[in-house]
Amino acid sequence: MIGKFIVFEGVEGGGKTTQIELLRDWLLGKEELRQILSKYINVVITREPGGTQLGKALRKLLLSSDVLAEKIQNTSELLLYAADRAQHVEALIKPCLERGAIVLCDRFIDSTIAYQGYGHGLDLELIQQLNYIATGGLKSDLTFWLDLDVEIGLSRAKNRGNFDRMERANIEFHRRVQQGYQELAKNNSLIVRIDANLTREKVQQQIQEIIMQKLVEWRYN
Ligand code: Z5A
Repeated sequence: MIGKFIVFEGVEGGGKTTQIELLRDWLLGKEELRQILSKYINVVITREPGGTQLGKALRKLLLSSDVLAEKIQNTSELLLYAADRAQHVEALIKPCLERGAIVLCDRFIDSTIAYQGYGHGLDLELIQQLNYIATGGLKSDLTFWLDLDVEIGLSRAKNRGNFDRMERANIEFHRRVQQGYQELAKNNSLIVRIDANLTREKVQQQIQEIIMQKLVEWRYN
């Protein structure tokens, strides 16, 4: 595919949304990048869950505490994230990549491994299979793992005022999620760790440096 698929991952409050927007502005605003970016038609920002209409409805079910009176069971939750992803890949991500866009995506398959696998203890092999069904094998060209202390991330998310259902889960859950990301990064060279404990500007600087190298590498492929 002509486009490139760049994913941002990590525990909550890690600054994914902030960094994705900063990166989009930098890519579109930097004169020196114009030539190297000319093969891409645009930059698209999206997220999981919630990148499509169906995804938005699923996001509400999954994350708003006031929609359902009953608890979503772990396996049902896993399947809902998979449904969101299948729709997202087919209806939005693949068409954008085929047209030649750079797609910046807030969370993808590694979130399911970290949250449902390491966090809730669901079978990792089953999750890999489900991820494969949902994506048809589509992988990111690059994944940034915004790595920061779980406590700092949660306190940032809390200060932001939008404390959703998942974020209320206990701290041990979030530590297991963090361990999931550590394991994923160990075993996948396409996952680049970014120190997200730093200021917004310093975090963005690390991301821009990696993106510069990648854009040069991707120039002819
Ligand atoms: N989930 C799942 O379980 N399984 C799956 O397969 C998928 C998802 C796909 C929703 O994700 C939930 O879905 C998520 C996992 C689960 N769980 N929880 N809980 P989401 O992406 O919608 O929400 P989030 O991951 O919790 O993102 P977030 O809390 O919005 O955080 P963020 O996007 O990484 O950070 P931010 O919004 O850019 O920043 C948070 C605050 O910190 C904000 O006030 C910023 O101004 C501030 N900030 C940002 N950077 C900095 C720095 N560097 N210093 C200081 N303050 C900063």
